[in-house]
Amino acid sequence: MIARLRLRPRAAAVALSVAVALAPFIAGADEPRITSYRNPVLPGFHPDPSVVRVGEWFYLVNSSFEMFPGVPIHRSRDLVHWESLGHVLTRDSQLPLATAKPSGGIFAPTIRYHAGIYYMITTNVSHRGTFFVTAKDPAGPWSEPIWITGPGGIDPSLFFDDDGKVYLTSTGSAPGIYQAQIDVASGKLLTPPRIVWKGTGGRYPEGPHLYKIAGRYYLMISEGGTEYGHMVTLARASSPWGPFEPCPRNPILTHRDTPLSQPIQATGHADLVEDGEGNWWMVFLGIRPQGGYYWHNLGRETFLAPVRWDAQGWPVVNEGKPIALDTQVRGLPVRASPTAPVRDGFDAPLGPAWNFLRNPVRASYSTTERRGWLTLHGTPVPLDQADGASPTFVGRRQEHLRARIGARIDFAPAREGQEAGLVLYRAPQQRYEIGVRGIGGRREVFVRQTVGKYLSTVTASAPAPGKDPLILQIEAEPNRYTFAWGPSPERSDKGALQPMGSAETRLLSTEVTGGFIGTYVGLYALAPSGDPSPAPAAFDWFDYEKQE
Ligand code: 6LW
Repeated sequence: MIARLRLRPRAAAVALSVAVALAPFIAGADEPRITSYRNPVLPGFHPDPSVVRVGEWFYLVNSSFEMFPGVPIHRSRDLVHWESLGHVLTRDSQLPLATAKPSGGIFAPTIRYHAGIYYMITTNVSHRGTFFVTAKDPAGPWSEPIWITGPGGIDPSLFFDDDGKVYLTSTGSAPGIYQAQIDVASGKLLTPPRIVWKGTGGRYPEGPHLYKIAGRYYLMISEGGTEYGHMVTLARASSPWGPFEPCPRNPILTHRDTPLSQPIQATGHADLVEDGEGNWWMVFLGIRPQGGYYWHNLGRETFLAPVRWDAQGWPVVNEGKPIALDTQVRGLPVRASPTAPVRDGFDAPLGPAWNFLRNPVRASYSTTERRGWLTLHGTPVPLDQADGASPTFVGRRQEHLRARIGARIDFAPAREGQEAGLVLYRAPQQRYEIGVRGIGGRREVFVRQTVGKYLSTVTASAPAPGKDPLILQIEAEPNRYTFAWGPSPERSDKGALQPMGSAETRLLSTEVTGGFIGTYVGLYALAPSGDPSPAPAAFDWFDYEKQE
């Protein structure tokens, strides 16, 4: 910078010494910067990202479907390192999920900030439709829902114009992007919703966001569906109502024509953010197919790409190149965020990594009943129940293709049908358990693979006499899960464990199961109906160790 100024030598020397003296006080002046980063920036099930910057913090939300709590929220100061802030929807009154079937519930959210208030708008497709909640602090608490009666559809977004008007942009009941002016105090629409753009002809124009950038209104949407034909398209206008002129380079992002050797596919559903230094970035969802074929089991993940504006005022995403796993770019000063510990020792209430299926039965979970342990009370609600009552299940996302997952379980089933253990859960009828159960008056460890409506079988079992705590373990690799168990030394020690066979990750992939979530790994418990005294299952610890 100084070298480019034409100053007389003395003035230059003074300027230089002032700059050097001030350097520590200028944010980022002498700090290491992001020079490369690895995608996905939020691995595992984190679809439909939306991002906003407020001061030096970025806040990012994702859709969450039938999982509770809903809408995970992360924060970051460099767009690469993200830290969980928990969830936006944490109360049953904000997130009624009893009627949510798999991949029902909460669809794509948008997060925005205006005049000291954060807004998160989304759709509960299983209960009343579109609503928004507000907060003064993105870590919460967030308000009760303000429900919107209007265009129906999904993927709502808010845009606060500088003249004080606020616009709701979303999909509608017929294909196209609908818009209405909205009063955010009441949630009432001030104008009838009307179609402002239909996209470029791809199926399912959706996921819209309206922005005002350098005096123009930009409408960015997705088309082509959330699968391999996914794309991001954009149009602009001089009024928020259009007419919208499509970008001559649409789609501005897609991997629909890249071969499978390109490790990231299905890129779409994007949001834009300016980083406070004048540079722009896009967050979007993508998937990582495995096994050299079209299947992926971790769900849709959150990716990041740099954006530049060309001389005509159109965005260029990642210099027009496909998104790679590693990106070299000059980013913001590095602000690492705390990394989650491998072991949850259950010494405190369950943290934000943990999710339930639909609205949980609180009495089924306790970290205080036996201090330092998570106690689960099984009920007759099975894991394959698709809506209504919630099974005793608490899980976290499988975020890495390679990971070691383990738990120490204290469980002495007294009756046939009592069982508890670890489950890889993808859908009611797509899941793998390694569990402990009572059968024929004895205790055994077993692996059950459920891979469709009509196919569920125990693929391995071993007697586990006595009542001592046991170790259950799953090793995740890109193409398979490998199960093992053992009597309980204090910690999981791979060498000492007995193998219990393997299962294909492919059969838990979206291409097999359908739906919008990703794979979870959870702890569960079951009791037969009418059981007068179901044995509690207590977990001493749970390990999730990424191995990549
Ligand atoms: C979401 C839609 C989409 O609402 O999938 O990828 C739907 N895009 O925009 C569910 O995530």
